[in-house]
Amino acid sequence: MTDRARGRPASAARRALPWFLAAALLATVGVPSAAATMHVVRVAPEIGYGHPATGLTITINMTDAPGFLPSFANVPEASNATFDLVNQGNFTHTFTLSTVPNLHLSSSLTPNQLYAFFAANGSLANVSVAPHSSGTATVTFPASDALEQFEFVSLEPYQFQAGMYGFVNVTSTGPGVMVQEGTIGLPNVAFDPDVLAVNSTHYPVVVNVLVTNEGTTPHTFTVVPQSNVTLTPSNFTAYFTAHAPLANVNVPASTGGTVWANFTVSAVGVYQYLCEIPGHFAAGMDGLLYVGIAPPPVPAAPSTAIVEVWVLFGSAGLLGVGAVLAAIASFSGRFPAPPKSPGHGH
Ligand SMILES: [Cu+2]
Repeated sequence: MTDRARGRPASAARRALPWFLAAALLATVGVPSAAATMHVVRVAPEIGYGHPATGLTITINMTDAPGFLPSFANVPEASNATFDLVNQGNFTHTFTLSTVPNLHLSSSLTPNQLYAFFAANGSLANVSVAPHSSGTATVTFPASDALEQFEFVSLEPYQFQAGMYGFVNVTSTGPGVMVQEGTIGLPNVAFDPDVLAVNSTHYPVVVNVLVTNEGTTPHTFTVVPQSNVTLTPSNFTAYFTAHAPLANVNVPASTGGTVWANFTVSAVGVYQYLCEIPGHFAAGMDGLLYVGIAPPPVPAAPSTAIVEVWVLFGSAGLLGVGAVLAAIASFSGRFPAPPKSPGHGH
């Protein structure tokens, strides 16, 4: 064998090698990018609620101020709420609950106009309570009432006009926010989801967020009080010194530990929330609460394929080029150029 003949197969492999390397490299770029798309899926669930789903009893006192005390109640969707009505005064009062969601009755209505409104629209409850006695109203709030608000009034003449009214806020059974931690702690802390939505058409709106710790590290759920303000890990401490948070709760440092953040949002906007524990925000522990604004659309579900299709085609193409070059090289090696001087053998 000549040196030339021995060199040829090595040369073919060497010529094809860069193409195989390029194909392998393209594949390794493609796999992580395909995997990364699985982590950018955003969900925007509605907000959780702060009461048991069944057997909810709410005591509402009636006074001669005249007024309801308290003048608001939070009730979860898809629940029965029992209102215990305690008349503490010397006058008769009614608890009359509107059927029309998100409607504030004008206090300029006359008693007759108020009667006419309830005559036309009906009521979810209408209980008259004599002085120093009590009554009960049980109302079912279906899931379709989630995040809606219903007004209750006293129909006794001029009590509503003097301020005897209140509101039932129907909250959602959404799961709220989970606090996630990786096994190695800090680099993996995150809120899940990092996008929340309150689909309210009525302000102010009461927002109740259940925050659950999936790990064992202390966290806070802290909401920026101004809409469309985006804080950074380097300025949030100074910002909160100047602006009290809308909500700021400590999440219990135990797996499954929960805390409610109950706060009132007065206007449409996007409100950032973050964890104040040093280092956590910088590690990515923040999110956005969309109130009355549709959150960004959820991207289409990512492919579950490990490698994206174009990567497979690209790799196959490069491998093909490599194979063709290798074949040409070995093919040409099999037919060496004819010897310059014929017929000399030993
Ligand atoms: Cu944290």
